[in-house]
Amino acid sequence: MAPQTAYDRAVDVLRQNDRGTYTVPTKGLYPFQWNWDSCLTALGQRHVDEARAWTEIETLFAHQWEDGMVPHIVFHVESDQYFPGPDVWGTNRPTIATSGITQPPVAGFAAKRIFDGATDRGLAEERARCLLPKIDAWHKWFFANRDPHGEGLVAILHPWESGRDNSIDWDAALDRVPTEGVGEYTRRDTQHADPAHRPTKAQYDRYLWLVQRFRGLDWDCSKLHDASPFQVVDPGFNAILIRSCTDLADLAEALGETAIAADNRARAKKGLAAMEGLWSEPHGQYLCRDRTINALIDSASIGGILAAFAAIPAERGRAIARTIERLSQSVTFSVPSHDPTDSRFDAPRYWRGPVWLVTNYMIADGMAAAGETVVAQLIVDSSLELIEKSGFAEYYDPISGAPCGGGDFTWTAAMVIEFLTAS
Ligand code: 9WN
Repeated sequence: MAPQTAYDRAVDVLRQNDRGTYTVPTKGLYPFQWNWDSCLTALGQRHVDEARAWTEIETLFAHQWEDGMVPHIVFHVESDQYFPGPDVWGTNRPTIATSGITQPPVAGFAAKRIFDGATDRGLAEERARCLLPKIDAWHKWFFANRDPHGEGLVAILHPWESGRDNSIDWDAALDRVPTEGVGEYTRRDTQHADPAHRPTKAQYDRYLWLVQRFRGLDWDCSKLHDASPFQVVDPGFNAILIRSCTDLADLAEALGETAIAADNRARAKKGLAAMEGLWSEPHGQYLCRDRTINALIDSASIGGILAAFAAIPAERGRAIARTIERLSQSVTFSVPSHDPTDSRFDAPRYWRGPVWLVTNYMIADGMAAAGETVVAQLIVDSSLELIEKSGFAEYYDPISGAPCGGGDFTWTAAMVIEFLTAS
């Protein structure tokens, strides 16, 4: 029998993790539906089954809260394999339990990309038309609840919202989060994955304190921002939101929904202008801002590189390309989630050094749009070399290329399908 191609192996991973109307990120470690995982997974699924791709996003949005928030986890089934489960979140949802925080809003971007490439135009129009007002409501929710002073940029209130859970970006802000009253708990992640590849207990204590704080406010999203000791403006997260606003505006125009288009264009325009305040000339990338002390955070992470996913000014895109080239001198595989020349860099530990194919995908997209095709290709090549060497891992050590975290990982497979089918 001929050996399976990378494409076929990736499709197999998607199938293994498919639960009918949603896909788990990986077996064991993550047994539920995650927000940005699902939207990025749909990009891979569209090459196999367009209807199934739309369903992936629709299932997520079926659990959107009444105020517009789209939760970061939907607990479709009972499982004691993951901590913290629904009892810890205590969000009291009417049917299926969800977490109470959100995640990077890639849905607008994903919906437009699936729509644009769809071969079944009738299906795409019907499904996109239903999703459009829901995604718009989520975008509106962000600016209403996470940008109370109308700066144009939104804050995350919990490291898990960033999707880059234990990034060095959060260290100082997280240090100010207390741990009193958190109590005893048993982590499950360290039973599925090497503890040296995962966040520390000190970080988990603070993650849980924040969950308890928000639960104490009955998950009233209008109160959480001001009540949170952790408020960080992440350039990567905001770039994703800005890109999704622009893409949703394009989609709305194509569907004749001019009001939704105008609102999202205005959000993107304001956000892009405000992003300039996060630029760091010495680092050649954007930085996070700690909103509680109104100061930039001196941490050269992938968040400020991911910013190239939005339509940033041309000179910023060029500078980021040079930064990626510089980072690539210190590693074998690009793009590391933190600058390897920083003493805090930790090659196998989650978001403190490893390469992730989802961030690679979005950065490569931004680099290609900026005309930096050589850098874009370097990132695609690194990604495909990693899966040939180490399989469809959750993330990879950027120096050794060793697989880290969970195996047979859904979004890694989805990104590989995207890389292999790009024209
Ligand atoms: C918490 C599912 C998720 C990703 C995140 C990644 C990790 C969860 C965890 O796994 O976070 O949301 O328990 O570690 O950091 O980006 O969405 O793949």
